[in-house]
Amino acid sequence: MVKLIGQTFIQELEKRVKAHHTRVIHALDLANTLPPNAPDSKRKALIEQACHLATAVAPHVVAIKLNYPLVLAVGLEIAHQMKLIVPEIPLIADFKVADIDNTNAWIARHTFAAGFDAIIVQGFIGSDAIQGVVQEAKKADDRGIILVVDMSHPGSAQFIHPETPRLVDLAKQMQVTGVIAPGTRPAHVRAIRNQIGTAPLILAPGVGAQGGKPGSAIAAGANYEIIGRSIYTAKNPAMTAKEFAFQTFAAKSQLKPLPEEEAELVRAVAVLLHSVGAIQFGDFTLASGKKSPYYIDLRVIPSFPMEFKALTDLFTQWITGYSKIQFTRIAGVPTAGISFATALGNRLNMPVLYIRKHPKKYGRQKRVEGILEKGDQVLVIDDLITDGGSKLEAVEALREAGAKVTDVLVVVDREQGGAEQLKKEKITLHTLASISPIIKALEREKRLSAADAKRILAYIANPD
Ligand code: OMP
Repeated sequence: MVKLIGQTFIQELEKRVKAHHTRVIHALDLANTLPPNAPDSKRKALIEQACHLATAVAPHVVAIKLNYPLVLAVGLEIAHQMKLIVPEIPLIADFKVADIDNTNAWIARHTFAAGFDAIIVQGFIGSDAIQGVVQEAKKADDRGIILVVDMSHPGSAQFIHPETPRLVDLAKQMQVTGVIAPGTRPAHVRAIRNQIGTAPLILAPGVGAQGGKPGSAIAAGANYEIIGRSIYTAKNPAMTAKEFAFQTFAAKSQLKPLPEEEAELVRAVAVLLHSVGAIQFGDFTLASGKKSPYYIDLRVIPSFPMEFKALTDLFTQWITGYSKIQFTRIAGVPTAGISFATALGNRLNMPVLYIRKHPKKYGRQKRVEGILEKGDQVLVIDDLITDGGSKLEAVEALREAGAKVTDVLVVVDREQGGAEQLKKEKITLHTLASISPIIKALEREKRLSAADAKRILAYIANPD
């Protein structure tokens, strides 16, 4: 387990999550109410107002974040005052430090001496400049450092977001306490969580006033949501903070794809299949003798190396990013499933098996090829599912050979009852994309006319 900088700060936050059932950090950004060069009395009044607000929201937040404009307006003394009034609340200084190491160390020294428990620092300044803050954090009894690796505003797409993976690597390498990720884009939060692992913490601003939905960054893997204007401009900040507390605490970190991720996955699969001719439209007669207005042939995909690699990437993203499936071996169903299972096993560095359609007529008459130990948990992979028949045969062979099988993963579900058949055998079907969403995505991508899409969707709903 990695020992992050700022252990005490982390423990305080987590204690408050448990005690107060909240994952809100309040961005108490009141400075705009004070005109520049305001007299001392006005400054004091603003500090009082801030402390009053802090007391009101305290039971519903894990921490309070004070920003640069407020501290510029009233001075560092505000941190001291707040510590007197609500000593239990961790205080974060949002100074987005971005200078050279020496200057950063001075900023950090003053900030921690004033009573702040953690400080926000820009990641793009590089490890030597961040080190200036790290040293001060350690000297001041191990305070927290939150690194900005992405931001919530549209402009972060210009420079910061393209560098996010490298900034996340830096955060991991420097073992900072936490990172800032955009609460306005839960899919980006998820990508950061996937890359960063279970630690450091993720703090997601942009919820409320900037459009982020309360709880959605938490569901994507953030630890806390930073909420400012929606609370301090509310008629009743305490009640509003309490509602946000409930919404953020109720949101459970979930592994299943977020709606926008699901839509992107389906779009990617649909375009990939269509571009190599693996899905075609016309009048086809299926093996069963029935007619179909579309035909899927995923066996062509390995003949297109780029697309095959892209599909293996999508499988990998699904398994490592979204699924809770535990398995120690991967088995391919003949014939198309074997190449997908092999590619995937190679990518995930996992043992691969395949199943024969018929037992060998000589030797040990095995149906499962490869090494299988009794009790191995096997994930079954195939290209397509119609009614589930071939998947069930494969599962039966694997179970007879001693494997545990609970999950089947396919690229496309033709939506003809396969999932229900598997369920009867206590098997969960997972699909990269089902046929109806694929058809809708191809229509949106202008690869299929609205009339054809409508006709095909009507057939899918009622194939006979
Ligand atoms: P509201 O938009 O009023 O909820 O406040 C959000 C708070 O988070 C403000 O204090 C912002 O300065 C801060 N913030 C962002 O909005 N976006 C970011 O990407 C990063 C931060 C931050 O570091 O806290």
